[in-house]
Amino acid sequence: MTRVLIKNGQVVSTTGATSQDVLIDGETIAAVGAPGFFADAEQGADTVIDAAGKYVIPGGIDVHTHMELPFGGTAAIDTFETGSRAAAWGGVTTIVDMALQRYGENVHQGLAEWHRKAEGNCAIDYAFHQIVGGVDEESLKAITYLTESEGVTSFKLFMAYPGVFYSDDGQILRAMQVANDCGATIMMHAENGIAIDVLVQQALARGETDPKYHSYTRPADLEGEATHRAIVLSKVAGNVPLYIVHMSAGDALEEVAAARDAGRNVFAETCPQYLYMTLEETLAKPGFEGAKWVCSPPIRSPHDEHHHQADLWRGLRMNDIAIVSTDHCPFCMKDQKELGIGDFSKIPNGMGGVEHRMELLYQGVVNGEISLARWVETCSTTPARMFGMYPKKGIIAPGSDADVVVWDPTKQTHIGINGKHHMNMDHSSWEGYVIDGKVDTVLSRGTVVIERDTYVGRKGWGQFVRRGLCQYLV
Ligand code: DUC
Ligand code: ZN
Ligand code: ZN
Repeated sequence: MTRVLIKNGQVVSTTGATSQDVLIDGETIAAVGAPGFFADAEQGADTVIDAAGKYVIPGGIDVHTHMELPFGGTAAIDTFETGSRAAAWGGVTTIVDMALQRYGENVHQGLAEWHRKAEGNCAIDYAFHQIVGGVDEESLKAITYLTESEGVTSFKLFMAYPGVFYSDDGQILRAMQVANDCGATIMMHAENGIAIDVLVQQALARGETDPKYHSYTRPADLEGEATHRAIVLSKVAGNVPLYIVHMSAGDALEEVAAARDAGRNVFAETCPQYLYMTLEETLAKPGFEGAKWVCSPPIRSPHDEHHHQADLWRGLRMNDIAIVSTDHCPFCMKDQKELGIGDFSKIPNGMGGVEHRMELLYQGVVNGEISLARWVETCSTTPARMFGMYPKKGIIAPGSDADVVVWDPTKQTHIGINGKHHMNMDHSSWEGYVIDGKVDTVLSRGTVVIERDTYVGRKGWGQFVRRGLCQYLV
């Protein structure tokens, strides 16, 4: 078995950073010890990584990606091969992607299709949530089966996108009841899609067709309202674990914070685009360029009633937002986003970012928004615990998978298609960002996959992770 020693680094966990050496045997962490403790083992090690002046963190876990998702008249442009490789470049060692079922489709077939797409293609480990876009007798039964037998224990429902993925309140309640009985987690896209569709039709009738109207027709109030409704329904269903995905609005955060104060199993994630970007600097750019940033929920304005960005950072500090994911759903401008020229409602919704989450959130540490420990917690440890993968994933400890990132805080990352960009898109949503900190080395189950700015992994190395239940329930 291959032995790797990572020495002289600062190992970061949810309680902070300590000087420790890490010994890896095969695919798992064998031991963590005081600096120099494994000096005798150094001779026998196949690889010695000197992490002096660097952080050693558990590999990033991105629990919200959409590789190859058919959506908006096209499909997300990253395959599992390109997307998982880009993730590895960014210090991510596990992705949890969303398998798809829509009206009239069979959940088991949808999941099988996702296994087919991913198997043999991933550079890093992967797991699945299941989108249930058509709640009916058959899909309700499948929720229990997938939870108990397939290692797929979380199900995404949509209050948005009528006619595409949308579930009404009755369907949501029934799915929540079933999930509550078998211990599954319900993930919710919380935007009031029925009301949004009215605003979209009215805007188009007024000739408002530019990308920025995507944001104006999806007001924060309608995210807050849907979040509230989802929380009420989860209570009626018996306090089923409810996880609000891609939260963008202070209005929604208030609802989650209140539910959590009341001791409820309600959790939330946000994404880097909502923490850093403003409507004015993205969607409202002249011409059609704003289409690059069309995603749902939309990027918001700092001139709303709530200062959403400040609220979201505070939510992250207070643990009302538990996780940062990316909602990686990349589309090229050419032939994809361009479908919406002259009609913003036809722009495929989604942004690519799986490669940049770790560095963008590390910038939050540098900026004083979150602590080093909270960075690791929100990007790795909590994702593992929230979705039943801990302590296999999300921690540097004996027996855990040796998914480890060596992070160089002295270097910078230049983001953009001509710099660091390995996603399959013809543009970067983060073009021009210069971020403090940089991935140095990435190990996936004990094997080095990124080393000195080179990808040394291989397609098919990544394995499917069967997940257990949420590990946070009250
Ligand atoms: N939002 C997006 O922007 N893209 C994919 C699906 C979603 O909910
Ligand atoms: Zn969504
Ligand atoms: Zn999504």
